Amino acid sequence: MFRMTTSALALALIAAPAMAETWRTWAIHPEGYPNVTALESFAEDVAEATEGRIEPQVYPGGVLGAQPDAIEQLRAGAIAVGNFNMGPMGEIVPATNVLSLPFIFRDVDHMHAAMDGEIGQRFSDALSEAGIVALSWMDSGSRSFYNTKKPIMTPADMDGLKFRVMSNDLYVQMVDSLGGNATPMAYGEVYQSLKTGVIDGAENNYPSFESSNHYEVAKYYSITNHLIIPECICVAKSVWDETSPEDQELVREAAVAAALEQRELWAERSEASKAQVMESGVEVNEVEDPMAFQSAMEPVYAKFIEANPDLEQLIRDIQAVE
Ligand code: GTR
Repeated sequence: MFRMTTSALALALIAAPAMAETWRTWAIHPEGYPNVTALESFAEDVAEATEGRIEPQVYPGGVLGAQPDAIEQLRAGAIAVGNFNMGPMGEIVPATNVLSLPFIFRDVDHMHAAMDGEIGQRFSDALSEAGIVALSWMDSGSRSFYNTKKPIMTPADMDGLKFRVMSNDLYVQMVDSLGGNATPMAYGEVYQSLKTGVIDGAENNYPSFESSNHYEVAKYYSITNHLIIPECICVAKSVWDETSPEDQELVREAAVAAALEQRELWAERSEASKAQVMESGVEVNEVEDPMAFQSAMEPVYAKFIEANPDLEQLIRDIQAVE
């Protein structure tokens, strides 16, 4: 029987050290955006904690693809990690559509209270069934409408205006129910489309409105706060299942720490972005009656519950979170 001598064994071990795994990490936002800074901390922490067994490499600016495409790449294992918004996730994991119902959360604290608890776990379970492991939840503030034409005071002001929405039919219904026209479009195409008049407006939080430079062309930002959508640090399940339980634990800890860092950076950036937007001459207005926007969403809820009766309880449970 073949036996390795001790020195041959030692040589074999030196020749074949444990392979470092590079984890391609997707991010839509540019360098310096809170989510990207937090992902970079995550990458550093993971490499250090696993002693180089896992090395996440962050690709900011959506260079690995637009969001719906990147989600598919994650499910195929071509991208290992990403910071995803739950909006475009709805087309793949229907339960996450609940998070895209306008005004589902009263405010950001309500969103955190739900997502950091048992309800967040229900979304994680649904994602996992689709091949996506959610490790922690980031903040993305609340979204409001902006456009190149005029302040929106009432839903009637949206009449005839064309708004870009993220890829999810719920947002098309949302804008339609308010009286505007919706066009799903990749985030990276919005700036040019605003500039050339292909669209009149879009909707987002202050940091995205600012970092994308949309505020340079859309001079009216109207505070509707219609969507509060959580974002995850998510890993491909195929990659996760090949990771040792010890390393899974280290990666999870790093993701939780990164999300906490993101939330702090987010609060600072939101203030800074708001100030920058206002200084640039954007007219920011409160809407006349926020309830008018909220009640216009009744048909959207009714249609959603009719099509997804199994998700009604989840909606009620979220609404019941203190
Ligand atoms: C941002 C979000 C991105 C992307 C973008 C968009 O607020 O962080 O993930 O969803 O909005 O509007 O496409």
